[in-house]
Amino acid sequence: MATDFDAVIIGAGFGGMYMLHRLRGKGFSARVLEAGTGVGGTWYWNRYPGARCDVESVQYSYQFSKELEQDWEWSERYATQPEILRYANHVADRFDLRRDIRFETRVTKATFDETENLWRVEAGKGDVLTARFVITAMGCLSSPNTPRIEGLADFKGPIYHTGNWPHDGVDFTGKTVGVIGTGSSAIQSIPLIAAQAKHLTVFQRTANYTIPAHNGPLDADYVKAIKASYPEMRRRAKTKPAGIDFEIPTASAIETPEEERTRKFQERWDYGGLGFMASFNDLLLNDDSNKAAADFVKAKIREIVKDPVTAEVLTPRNIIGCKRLCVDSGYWATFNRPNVTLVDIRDEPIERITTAGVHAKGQDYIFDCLVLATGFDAMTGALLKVDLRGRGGVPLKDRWNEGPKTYLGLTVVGFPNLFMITGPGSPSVLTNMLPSIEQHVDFITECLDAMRAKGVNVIEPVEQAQEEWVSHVGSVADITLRSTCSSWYVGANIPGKPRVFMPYIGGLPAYIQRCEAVVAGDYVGFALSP
Ligand code: NA7
Repeated sequence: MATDFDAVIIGAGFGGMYMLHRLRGKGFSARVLEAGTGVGGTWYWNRYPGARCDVESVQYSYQFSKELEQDWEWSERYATQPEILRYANHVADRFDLRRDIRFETRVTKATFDETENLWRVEAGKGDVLTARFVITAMGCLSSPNTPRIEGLADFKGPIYHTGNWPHDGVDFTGKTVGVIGTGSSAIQSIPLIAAQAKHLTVFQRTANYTIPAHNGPLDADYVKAIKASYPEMRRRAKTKPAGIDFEIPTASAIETPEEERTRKFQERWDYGGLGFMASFNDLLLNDDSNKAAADFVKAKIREIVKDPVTAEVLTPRNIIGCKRLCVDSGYWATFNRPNVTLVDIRDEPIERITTAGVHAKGQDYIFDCLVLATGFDAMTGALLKVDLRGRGGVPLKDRWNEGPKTYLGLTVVGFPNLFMITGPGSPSVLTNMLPSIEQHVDFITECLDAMRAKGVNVIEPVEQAQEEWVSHVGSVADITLRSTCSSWYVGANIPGKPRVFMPYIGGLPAYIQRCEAVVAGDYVGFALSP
């Protein structure tokens, strides 16, 4: 079996699969190493009930193949995890990707050998592969965060993490269930768990904002119209900050008269989804505008949740859209069910997990099973789990001990020939991931192709270019309210993680322009050597 490749790609989600396809198309040899037993990445691991994408299906899809776009049929406005996983598998089969993917192979270490200018990649089973390039495609939200709560190991029943859900599913019928967390994964799964369980208790540390999805089957005429105009839709999407084809607002919330403002919020609420934050152009720039949007949603909570005390606890206190906005199907109404209890742990964290359940606020809660909807060590977690060593054997974690530093979110000083798909410092999680992934993969492919044509063997960003990029990422983040709260965007959910706003908030069009300028200037900011 071959062990030397032009490129080793880590991860067989949407990034890794497309990377393999593009490299093959250019005649490069590549091998994908994947920890799971199948493709799909995020959609392979996050199998909790209710898991769905919060970007509409027709936009959360590959655009590199016109035939794929035309053949694949999305059934719902927001695709479920099983449907997206079917899509990933369809892509793997259609482009015959599996023959170059080694499954059940977790990469543990990768070291750059400076004498031979190649990477040595070590995987769990003692395998060592060598490659000129290493390309990480490990996802931004793929390293589950298990909270450090005393006694967690003592609990006698099963504990399920939403980010690593059993493949056979979980039957909660007749069970008493405790859910810890109220982020997106909890908000999606709680209505379904509540509908099945005997009793559900939700432990909430931070109340969250969520907008109804108004999900439903896709109308055949709508799908036909989309398929007839995919290229135009994709082109428009690339001109929008989030890479999603959606009307961009031009009005300020606070400068709009109250009646008109409420009408607009209602219109976006009725349409549903993340587009609520695009009701006006300054919801993340102006405190008063943000408050107007937040107040609108808070009034909805009071309207939907019958018990005023529960409604009050569910009402968020932070600004809207600072933590990632959630999209739900029946979340708040679930708290009207007689079999659902909400426990507010904002001021008093869970004291400990016992053999039988949770001890919080001086009380014992008894459960058959526990669900940890406690999120991820976002953006850097998966990268730092691999012992990545660059020049001089320096580990990436040492380079990043004050937070991630990259050039364009793609490369790191001291780590030659290493590329990261949707790494920290790239638009990634603030955009529609699929077009962002495709843009990164295309950039990397063209770069490798150009290097081959020029007889260049090694590419590495220069310190000054990286410093400038890091500072630009930080300064654009500071303009918005998004950097102000304790979210996973700034690493605040992981104790001890340096507080840095990790994704690039300047928008996809500005980012694409910058990457194009880098290429046009013969890889400005990079050192290329034979
Ligand atoms: P999130 O959004 O990070 O949510 C995790 C939730 O778990 C959040 O409510 C946390 O409260 C809570 N949490 C974490 N640790 C604890 C402890 N120790 N005690 C109590 N509560 C805790 O992760 P998700 O998986 O829901 O969503 C991640 C992204 O995936 C989402 O944004 C979408 O892009 C898809 P906190 O807010 O930190 O107080």
